[in-house]
Amino acid sequence: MADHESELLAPTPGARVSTFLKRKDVSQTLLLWVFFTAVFVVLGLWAYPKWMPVVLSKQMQANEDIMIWFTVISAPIAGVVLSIAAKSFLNMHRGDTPPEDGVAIRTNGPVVIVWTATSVLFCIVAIVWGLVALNTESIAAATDAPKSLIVDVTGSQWVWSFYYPQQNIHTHTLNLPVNQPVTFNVMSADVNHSFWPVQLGVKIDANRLVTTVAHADPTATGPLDVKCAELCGLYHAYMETSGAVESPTDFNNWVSSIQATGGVQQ
Ligand SMILES: [Cu+2]
Repeated sequence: MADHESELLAPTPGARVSTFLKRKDVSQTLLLWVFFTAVFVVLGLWAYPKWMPVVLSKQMQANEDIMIWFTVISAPIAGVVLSIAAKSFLNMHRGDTPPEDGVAIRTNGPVVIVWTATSVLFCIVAIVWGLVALNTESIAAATDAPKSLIVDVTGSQWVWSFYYPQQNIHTHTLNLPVNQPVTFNVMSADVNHSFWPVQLGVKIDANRLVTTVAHADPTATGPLDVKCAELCGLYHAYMETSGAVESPTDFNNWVSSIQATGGVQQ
């Protein structure tokens, strides 16, 4: 009788699990699982904050938090997949006889219960997290509306144009004062575009004949990249401009300099 068969016939589930864990291939896979899980946790906690765009708003901070914590939460699961794949790959050239299959896990009650409950739990965390983030954002947008700086954004093949109605200026760069909420009224003059001021963590459709509204709370000063995130024709990839979140004084000086040249940025 082969080892794995005696293991299947072991009298108690505890003994069966302990025999299973003592198998060399299983313990090595477990070690790999710990390794890959650690890699993803480090990736989430240490590398993402370095790799992601600079955080210049509450919205970008929320995006970064979701990226980091969803990566950390899913690390053990990615670890299972990668450890089994890596173990199979490492054994490929050894000429070992692979261990025979055990009992089919689809009929194993405890295993089915654990994976179903774990998946349900992760889905609930993701859904609740998303709903809370969206709701917080809608409440903030409504509360901030009266004190918001308003920017009308128009996408057209292949440039972004901005109009600040409160200041009555037309610009092609997006400058914003720090610590003042901003409301973007986003439109398109032709095909569908998507307005994406990267460091603000906002991305919203720019459609013809309808205005979409987005909201941001800039919390830090720094340069802004504005891109188009919807394939919109031949020069889509070049449909970008720049800007900055700056101090209120710098912003007012910028506005004044444009007003001095007739309200149109040169
Ligand atoms: Cu585009």
